[in-house]
Amino acid sequence: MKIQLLPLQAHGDDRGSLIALEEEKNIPFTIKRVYYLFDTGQGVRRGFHAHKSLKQVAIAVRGSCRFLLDDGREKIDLRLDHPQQGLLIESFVWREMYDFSPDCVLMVLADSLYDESDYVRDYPTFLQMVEA
Ligand code: T46
Repeated sequence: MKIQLLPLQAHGDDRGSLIALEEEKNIPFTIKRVYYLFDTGQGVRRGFHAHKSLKQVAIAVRGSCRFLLDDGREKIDLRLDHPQQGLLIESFVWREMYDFSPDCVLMVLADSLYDESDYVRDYPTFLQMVEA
């Protein structure tokens, strides 16, 4: 599956911690867009789509949430719960995000500007595309 957990090095001292995100360094692409999800209601499930070409890195900078990831062959369920964990998700991976803690801030870095035509929002269509 085209996903990878990226360990993000923190620069810590007795004042606290700092993580720098740099394109083509610890983020493996040119960063074109940053967005973040917050105030997600209890029990809400989001996502339900794959991307045709978008690459993204998701980081729970505060709190936690779970990802269900599916490439049409296998499914992986994982939890993001630390700002030092980045989740790289490449193209044609169906994702659902759920179990958000009330304080969760999920920040996402993307390699392209927002483009609705890059989304595959219908699961049977997604399966047909990955099988083709
Ligand atoms: C993804 C997961 C992790 C914009 O106008 N610009 C943007 O850059 C984005 C990301 C969204 N929007 C609009 C489109 C919708 O009207 O914001 C609304 C909510 O977006 P969406 O329903 O796609 O949100 P999620 O949480 O289902 O998915 C988002 C990203 O869209 C997606 O690429 O991988 O977070």
